[in-house]
Amino acid sequence: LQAAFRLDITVLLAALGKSKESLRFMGRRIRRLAPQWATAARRLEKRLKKVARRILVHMGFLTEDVFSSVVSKGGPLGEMVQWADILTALYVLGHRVEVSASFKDLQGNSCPVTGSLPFDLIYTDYHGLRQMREYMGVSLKAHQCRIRVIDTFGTEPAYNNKLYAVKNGYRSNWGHWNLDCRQYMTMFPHTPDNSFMGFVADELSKSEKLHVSKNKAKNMVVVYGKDISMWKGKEHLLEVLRRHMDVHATVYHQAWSATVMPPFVKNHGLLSQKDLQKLLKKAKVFVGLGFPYEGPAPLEAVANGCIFLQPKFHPPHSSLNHKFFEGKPTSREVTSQHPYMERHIGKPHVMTVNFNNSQELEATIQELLRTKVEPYLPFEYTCEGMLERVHAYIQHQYTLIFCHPSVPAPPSWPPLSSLQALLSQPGLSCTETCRSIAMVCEPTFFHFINSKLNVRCEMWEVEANHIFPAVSREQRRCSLQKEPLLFSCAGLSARHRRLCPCRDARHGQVALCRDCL
Ligand code: U2F
Repeated sequence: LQAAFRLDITVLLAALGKSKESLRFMGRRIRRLAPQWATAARRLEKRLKKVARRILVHMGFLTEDVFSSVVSKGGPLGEMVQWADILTALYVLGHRVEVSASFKDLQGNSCPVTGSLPFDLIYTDYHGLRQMREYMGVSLKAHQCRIRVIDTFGTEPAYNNKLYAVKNGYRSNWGHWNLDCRQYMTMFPHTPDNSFMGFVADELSKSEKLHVSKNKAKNMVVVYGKDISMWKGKEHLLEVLRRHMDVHATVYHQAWSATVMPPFVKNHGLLSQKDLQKLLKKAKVFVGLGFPYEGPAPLEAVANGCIFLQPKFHPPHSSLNHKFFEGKPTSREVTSQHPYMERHIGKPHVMTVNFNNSQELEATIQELLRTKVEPYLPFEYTCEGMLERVHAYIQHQYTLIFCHPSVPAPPSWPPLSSLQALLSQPGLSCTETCRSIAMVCEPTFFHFINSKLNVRCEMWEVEANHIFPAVSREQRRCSLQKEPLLFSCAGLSARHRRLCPCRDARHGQVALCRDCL
């Protein structure tokens, strides 16, 4: 069945309902962005041929609904932003989408405990996955390949494989589901072991960009921190900022008045998304306080023509040294408040500095006051980019990769023509190694290169280890991977040179290779 693009979102809004504040927030976002989605769909109409799938979207984090009470108080909105966009993308692409935001919805007719599943795909999160196991028991296993887990910070293979994690010190609160790691879909392209779902930000037209550039206030900074707790201990930074700029904030009013805040900060109260975009269009700078990590707001700021000024973390934060990441199934090193902004966008839109070094901070502020930037949004965060990517995943990952993993033949997607195998330096991961030649580690190709190790070796071994395939430092011992679930772009070891499957990428769309569409 061919799927036609849908431009009218009325049916989606009705399916979402308004029973919770979090759902109303999502509804407002869907309505606000509807014209942008429609424009993107029109652009893609001729290019993408789609098969309609039956899709269940079960938002586990909404079932206990701790979020509704904080929607208007500065609590995390990032998850809601992303789910609103996932729902819209699936719906606009023409799939048959069913929405579930409670345990009751899940139990309804939609997910039978026995028998065949009435869905081709299920998008959920870690909470939802637990609920589904509780409810469906062992029959979940049979449908496992159809599940996609929306996972903000990512899950690395060493944490995902239960037996291996327990034996080798990679236990975590969330991991150990033994899924194919490409079934985890992240908010930013963190580790290529996972798929990249993303979300969208407003894309300005040429005339809007011009208008924004003309109407920027010269010396206005908006502080990134809608929760008052994020402002603790930042007095010195605020003092430095106020010497050069007018300081604005968007903190929930009641929380603000209960705390002694510097009188020079102009607080607007927590704004609607629409009003926040307006404020960002006026501001020159958006400044991070170190938390929240990797949220959507800095991308929105840059899309509205701000420069994002953020702290560098030295040493980087990770699950090994930081409370927030503790128990998360990844050892990824977070080098600044927002590594995606730092690495994928960078100067002049993003300036990442050591906030504890007064000289460096001062010099950077001087520099950014002199710098003029245009609103900028990477293609992968536009509606068109997200539709293109989600479409490609649904068409190609569906069953081919996950439901028939016993097929060892060369993968047909991404096409092998995009592969370039590379031996890493000792101590470097494949993620870094491929990045060093402007390519992307592609886990799908591990199978292929594992069977064709093109290196001279004195000794061979085959073992379940997330560092393999690899060769020892002195290149005497070659080690192949025994457990496909442990193929890992993220794995690294000082004693090994990893064999890495790199691939090319489309401009502005790292998730897809050049011939992937
Ligand atoms: C991240 O979640 P947050 O919600 O803290 O991320 P933010 O970047 O602060 O912003 C999320 C949205 O909140 C909106 C803004 C963003 O799209 O437009 N907003 C608003 O509507 N009004 C305002 O006055 C200010 C912002 C991340 F996404 C989560 O996954 C993490 O769990 C969380 C904790 O680190 O951080």
